Amino acid sequence: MTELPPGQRERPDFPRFGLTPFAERFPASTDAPRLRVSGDVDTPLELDDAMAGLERVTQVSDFHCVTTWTRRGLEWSGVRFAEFFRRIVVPRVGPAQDATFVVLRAQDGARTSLPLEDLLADDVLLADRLDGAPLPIEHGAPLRLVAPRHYGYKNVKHLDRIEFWRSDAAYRPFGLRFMVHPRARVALEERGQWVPGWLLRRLYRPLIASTVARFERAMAQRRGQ
Ligand SMILES: Nc1nc2c(c(=O)[nH]1)N[C@H]1C(S)=C(S)[C@@H](COP(=O)(O)O)O[C@H]1N2
Ligand SMILES: [Mo]
Repeated sequence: MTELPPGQRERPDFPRFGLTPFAERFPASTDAPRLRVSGDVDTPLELDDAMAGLERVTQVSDFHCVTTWTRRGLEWSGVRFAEFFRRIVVPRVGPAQDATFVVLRAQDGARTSLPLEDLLADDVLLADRLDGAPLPIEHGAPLRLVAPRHYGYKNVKHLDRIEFWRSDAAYRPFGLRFMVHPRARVALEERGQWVPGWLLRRLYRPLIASTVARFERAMAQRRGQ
């Protein structure tokens, strides 16, 4: 098996996870992968099914949370972001040539950004299935981004809006600025900004257990309703 990236430790399970404010938030609708595409574009578009007509692919990849846990060997199914971009976004939405700052927004209010170039990598998917079953709510139903070379916080669950912008000036990341890196590449340990990765490891690691418990509790409560 390949080595784990710097500072990561394997977990036997795949917990529901995120920044704590999102533990109690859930998507309003999970019946179809609806997606709105807008920004510095010719024609904003609302798709009822973001994957319609696109080639489906399956990919096995590891998932790395910035707090240092890694879950190996997840089997995702969906469409490549690059395929979605070239077959739907370019011809039907028409982003400006230099609109390469991409914002991804979720039904629970979560958001993130990535450079277009990173999203066009071969292993970046819009996924609606995990390990042979429809994506469960825990892991992002009805649609999530899968970008295995970027930390978990770039892998937006419950994805419902994608924006292509010329500038990052109007974008406000969620949470504290030092926790957000514009690219968050796992191999380079780009966990955050200004604070080195090895230090963030130590700050985050003690928070994993209580975060997992909080997300689990909220999910159990929702199931019980
Ligand atoms: N919509 C949404 N996407 C999100 C989050 C979230 O809270 N809400 N948390 C992020 C973080 S920090 C991680 S590690 C992964 C966790 O994915 P999982 O819950 O499928 O394990 O989702 C990411 N995407
Ligand atoms: Mo994370």
